[in-house]
Amino acid sequence: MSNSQEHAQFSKDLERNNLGPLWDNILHMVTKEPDHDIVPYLWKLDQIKEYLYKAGDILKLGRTSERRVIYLQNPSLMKKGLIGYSTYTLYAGIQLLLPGEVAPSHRHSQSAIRFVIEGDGAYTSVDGEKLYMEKGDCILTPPFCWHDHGHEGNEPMIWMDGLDVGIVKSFAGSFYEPYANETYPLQRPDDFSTKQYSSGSFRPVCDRGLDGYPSPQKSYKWNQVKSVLEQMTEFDPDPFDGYAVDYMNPVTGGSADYRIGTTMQKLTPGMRTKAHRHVHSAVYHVMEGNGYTVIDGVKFEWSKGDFFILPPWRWHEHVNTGDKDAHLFSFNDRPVLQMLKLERNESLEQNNGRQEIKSTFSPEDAA
Ligand code: 1HN
Repeated sequence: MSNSQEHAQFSKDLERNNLGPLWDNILHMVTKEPDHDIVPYLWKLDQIKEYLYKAGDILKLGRTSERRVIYLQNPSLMKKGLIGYSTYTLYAGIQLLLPGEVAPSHRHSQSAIRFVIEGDGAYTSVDGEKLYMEKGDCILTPPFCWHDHGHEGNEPMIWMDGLDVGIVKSFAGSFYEPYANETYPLQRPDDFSTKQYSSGSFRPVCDRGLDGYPSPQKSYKWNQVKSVLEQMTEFDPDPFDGYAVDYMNPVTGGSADYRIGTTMQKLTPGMRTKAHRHVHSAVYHVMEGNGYTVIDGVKFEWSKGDFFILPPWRWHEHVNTGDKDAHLFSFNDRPVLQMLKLERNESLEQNNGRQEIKSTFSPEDAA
């Protein structure tokens, strides 16, 4: 038997016994740099809304269909059977709640954040505290907190949900429990914690004993983040992110949700950031504005309402081509990468930090 035949036979013998030769496969496990098949992708809100309204006609909410949500499926991960994955760690979905509806109470070990896109008069109740949702608000549903949604207004309500589905699934850590009744009993006045914490500078003395897990503040109001970003505009922007803030847990000073990072960034008219890349991945929502993001040489043109995926370790820079401020909300897996000491950043040195644009994204080409 030749030496290579002997090797092949040896590998087969190992495989039959559920064993493997590291010398052949180490580079599958340990790559020089992040190596993955998560594609960047962009969706239009109007298209998703059409499907949501159709779902509104045909789907009644109740215990067998608790939420009316259309999720953003990364096409490359669908090929691997990873249902509901925008990236390997993050799930994103767009939820519709109609006037008078209730999305029944449940809890689970996944963390959730919500970003309000349209409508008012709806609330999310988190552990018995109603948090009223207004456009641009970011609301937390920390792991294993009871939550239901209700709608007391007159217009359809639409928001984006962000969950750490892939993170929880990769650790096989998923638990879920429906509440016995449609809604969890109210424990506190409406927006009790929001009103006490949302100045961002003060905390109530009765909470002095809290360790901050989860964040006692569950709702982050649009007018607060907007006004901070307005004040920052007096100074120089961050070269890579423009004027940008992370939503913060007021007790720990860390990320508002301890597993899902949340960021709001403002790009002033004509602003063009420099390219960088980082290990954390993100899902973006264009709250307002027009422009594009270059991701590894591909131009992703966006306007108000769009959603796009930024995969791990891809060069990216943002450009505002409109004549108004652009506001980009995004959520990410950065807090987990930081806990695991896996986060890294690199800035593009060539061409003054600007990528060469090689093509423009269209969903037809990407399919
Ligand atoms: C969930 O509980 C909600 O409470 C939304 O509104 C989306 C996606 C996956 C798993 C649980 C909600 C979800 C979810």
